[in-house]
Amino acid sequence: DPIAALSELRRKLSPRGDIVSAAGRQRTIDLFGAPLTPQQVVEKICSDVRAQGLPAVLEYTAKLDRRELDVDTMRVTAEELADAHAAADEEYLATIRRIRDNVLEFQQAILNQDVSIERASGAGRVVLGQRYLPLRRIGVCIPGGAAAYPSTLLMTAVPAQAAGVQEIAVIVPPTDFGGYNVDILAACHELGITEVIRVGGAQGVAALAYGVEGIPQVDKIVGPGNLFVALAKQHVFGDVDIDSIAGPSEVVVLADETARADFVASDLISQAEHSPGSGVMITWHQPLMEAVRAELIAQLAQLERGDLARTSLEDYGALILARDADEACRLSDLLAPEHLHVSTANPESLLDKLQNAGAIFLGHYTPVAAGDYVAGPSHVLPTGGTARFANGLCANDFLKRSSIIRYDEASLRGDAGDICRMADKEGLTAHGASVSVRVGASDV
Ligand code: HSO
Ligand code: ZN
Repeated sequence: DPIAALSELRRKLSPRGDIVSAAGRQRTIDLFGAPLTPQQVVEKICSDVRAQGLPAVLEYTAKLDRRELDVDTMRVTAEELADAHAAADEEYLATIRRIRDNVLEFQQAILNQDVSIERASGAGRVVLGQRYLPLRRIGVCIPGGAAAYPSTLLMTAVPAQAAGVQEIAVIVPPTDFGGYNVDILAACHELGITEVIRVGGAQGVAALAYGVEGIPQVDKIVGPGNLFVALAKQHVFGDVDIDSIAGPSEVVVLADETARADFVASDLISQAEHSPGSGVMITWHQPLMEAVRAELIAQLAQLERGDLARTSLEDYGALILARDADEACRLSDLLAPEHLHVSTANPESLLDKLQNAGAIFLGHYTPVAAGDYVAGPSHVLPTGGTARFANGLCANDFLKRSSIIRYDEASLRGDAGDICRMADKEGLTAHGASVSVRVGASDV
């Protein structure tokens, strides 16, 4: 039963799924001499950082990341950034620049524009508008646990730059895949990012959210991370804005008889290798099922991260046979995947039937990796079924808006009756008086 299978998969893949163990019990961590849930650990870290500032950040870094840092060594120096850049190979830097240009071009093209309209009111006019300004200062979390992800730096910081954000603070755990990784540091330098701080986890998020010595408070925190980063972002939301709570990477491939089994298998594996990651094929062409199954086995045997991807696919993978394209689209919408790859002869024709997906990849020659790395839309996308209502990160997420309202005497006279009637209904007579004092009680 495909619906039951997909619902079960969706439950397992929720962004906070790893809070609960396989046995269904809440996980606990013994960090302070007593078993605490991950939420309790994160609350403790956040409140300690809020109350004590930098010393708490450094203590947690020593305890959790096993790095003794101080206010100076936690900050990557301008010299370290420049050295990493100078040592990087020219092809890598050229790739970073090309990606940066692609992302900038796309993100600038989609930027919200200010709006101004006029409406007649009485004998006058009301001017109504909306103005966008960039956030002043943001924080970007770059993961550094299991692998180095310079692409995530590009896919978060460059949209912010496209929006015109002036201050970007990058936090990255003090690991070889993080704050000591030359590829990350070189990419930061290439993007003109000067504030790179070796701090990760909940303590890093809390530092950005509340501000501590050496890390001034930001307005918004974006970027993925492990469970502790995710829970900490959720915890500090309200004191600052956040993008979303990221869960494991996912792809659904919708495939017809024109899809090639080797292509489809490679797409499923490529998200599964994120480990955890999920790959689901939905097809209405029976022979493709067996061919993809065989390809998966063959390709997994060849790949460096084949074992990790195999485990992911065993836990979070599925090959599903639908009756037809319509049913396949309904099943995909039920899952609401982060990435949806429409691997059919005429993918555009299915777009109208698909409602829920963070990013949609059309055609046999658009692997998700193209979007992960170079295309232009951010690869920070809604996971865990949140594509039902949430959006991928983009430059507009770094804008705030103010509405703008202007009346003149004649237009205020025009709307005075309605304003005063509403004020009366609510018993807020001073509201009404602020109008009648301007236009005279007789006109109200
Ligand atoms: N597919 C990931 C992003 C990523 N892929 C980073 C490669 N590097 C987000 O869903
Ligand atoms: Zn990926």
